[in-house]
Amino acid sequence: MARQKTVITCAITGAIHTPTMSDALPYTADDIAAQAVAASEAGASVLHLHARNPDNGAVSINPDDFANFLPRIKQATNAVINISTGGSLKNTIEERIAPALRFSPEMCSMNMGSMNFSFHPLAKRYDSFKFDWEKDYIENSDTYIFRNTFADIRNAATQLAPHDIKFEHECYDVGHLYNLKFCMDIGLFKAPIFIQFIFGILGGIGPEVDNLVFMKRTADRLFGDNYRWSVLGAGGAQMSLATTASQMGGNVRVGLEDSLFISRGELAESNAQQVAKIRRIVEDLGCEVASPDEAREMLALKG
Ligand code: KMH
Ligand code: ZN
Repeated sequence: MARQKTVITCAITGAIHTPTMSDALPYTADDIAAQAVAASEAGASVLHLHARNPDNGAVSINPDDFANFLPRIKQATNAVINISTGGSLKNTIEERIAPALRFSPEMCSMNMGSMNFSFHPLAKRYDSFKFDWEKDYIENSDTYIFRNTFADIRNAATQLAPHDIKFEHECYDVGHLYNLKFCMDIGLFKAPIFIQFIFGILGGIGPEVDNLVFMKRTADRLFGDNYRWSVLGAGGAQMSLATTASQMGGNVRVGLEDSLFISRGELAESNAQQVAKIRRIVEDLGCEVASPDEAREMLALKG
């Protein structure tokens, strides 16, 4: 059987990092659009997009903020648009799905379980960013809960169903795969599904290769041929886990949402720089990178 091409997703800005951590993190509509277009030109066939408040860089789930960059990206690229429904830890599921409901993209994220959500393993890398993360995560635990109950998932799935959007099922631990199977069994999601295995968020599974093999094996058992998969390693695990995933026949996600670095201790200049790096690695190791139209076919998107 011919080897599958590798779909590169680029997650442009996210909700975790702050502009104080890196000058490269885009937060105005102009910068989000420009970096998304450059990432697509560098080889990303899927663009995973969050919006930001253009004044202070805080995460925004206001559809109007998405409206300020989406048409520019669509006009300049053929990339698949994937709109986040993650929002921030403060938003309700109704607020979080509003942008996807308004723009009906080809893809949107769907987070598959509630969890403590902390980025301490990533934050430790910012020597200049002095803050007592450990203490804060414990003292303010209630503010670090990422809520994705079964009712939230059902509400999001049923409201989004008429739009025929392919979900990027964000699975931060093995239990989330079982949540996903349960949701499929009760008819919330149809095969073929697309799973993003996420490693390295504190509250989820750690970024070890053993865990990637375990997640993949579990998904094989639960979903058989009915799924496609990709890997997101947060922080320092980004490039190494993406490389391993592509060698295992999976797809990869990079971008400043997931790591601000290009190599150990060196901040990335842009999203495109990370895309170019993983593309070079994937191709050097004998794989081909999928174009947007090939990604549409591989992931069974509405197109
Ligand atoms: N920030 C990533 C760890 C979402 O946008 O829905 C997961 C994510 C969630 O991308
Ligand atoms: Zn995201």
